[in-house]
Amino acid sequence: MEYREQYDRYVSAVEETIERLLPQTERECPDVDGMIPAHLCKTMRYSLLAGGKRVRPVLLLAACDMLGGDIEQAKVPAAALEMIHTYSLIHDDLPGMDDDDYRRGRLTNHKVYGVGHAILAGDGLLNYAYECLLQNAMGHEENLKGHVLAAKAIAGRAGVSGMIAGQSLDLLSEHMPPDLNRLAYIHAHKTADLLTAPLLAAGCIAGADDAQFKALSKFGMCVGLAFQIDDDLLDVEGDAQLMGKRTGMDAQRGKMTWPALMGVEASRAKSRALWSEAEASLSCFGERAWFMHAFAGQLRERKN
Ligand code: GRG
Repeated sequence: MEYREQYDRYVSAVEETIERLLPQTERECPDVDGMIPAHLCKTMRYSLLAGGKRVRPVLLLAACDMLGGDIEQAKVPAAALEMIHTYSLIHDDLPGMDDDDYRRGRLTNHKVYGVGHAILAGDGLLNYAYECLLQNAMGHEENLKGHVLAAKAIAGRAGVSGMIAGQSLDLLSEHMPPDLNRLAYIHAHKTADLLTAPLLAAGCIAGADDAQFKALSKFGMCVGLAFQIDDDLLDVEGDAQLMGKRTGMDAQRGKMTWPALMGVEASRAKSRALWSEAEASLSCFGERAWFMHAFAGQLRERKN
């Protein structure tokens, strides 16, 4: 199968699963247990269906395929991971954090629905993601342990020693003197952990062995670090129109970034090295890694 066809299949699977899990509701005060009130549902869907690249869920589905796992079992975890990622973007854009007006080419959640409801939309997506993960696990008694381990891998990487830890250090480091160790910690956790999570979750669902877990971990970390350096570079030299958000904000906010510490050229070189390392770490999967190689190539060339 062609790369583009496979990529579109994965993205459609994610979008259909999201739609199934989070249907549009019409009742402001639902009278049935388990229904999401209409306004809250609208705020959650606004950001979730804003057309992100779906990098994390595609990684989860592709890794599951690469490992010979059952892709049907991976669809809900993939959608749940996109909910967690979307919550993090909504909260990151709030006035108390980066205070951004645009995301994914449209007004940020709080600009449309107000800060209170943007907080709730993020909280809603985060909690609903775990509700979906647990419900899905209970539906797969034959692979319950795999699903519980997958949920644990996601929770750990999204949580207080993962993405939230990285975000905390990121906030604390604004206007601080350059410190490469601190920057490495921020990138590893703020960004790379949530890109490693889908690979490990897929490993749990598909029953990967130790060597495969090691390779998946390495691939995720290298992709995540490169992805963040590229993001820092795009903030310096990217096209705001293509990115769907304002650029030049890192310098304005005094953020600790790779280009700020090491310069643009060294950042480009570091990114190139990390992308090569990422691809090399797939060697143990042989031909089965064809999509992962192509996907890494697409991410490497991204303009948004
Ligand atoms: C608020 C707990 C909390 C965490 C926020 C995700 C994040 C952590 C901050 C967003 C800002 C940022 C530059 C994060 C680094 C990760 C990153 C590049 C996110 C954007 O991911 P993409 O490019 O976005 O996959 P789309 O919109 O395509 O899904």
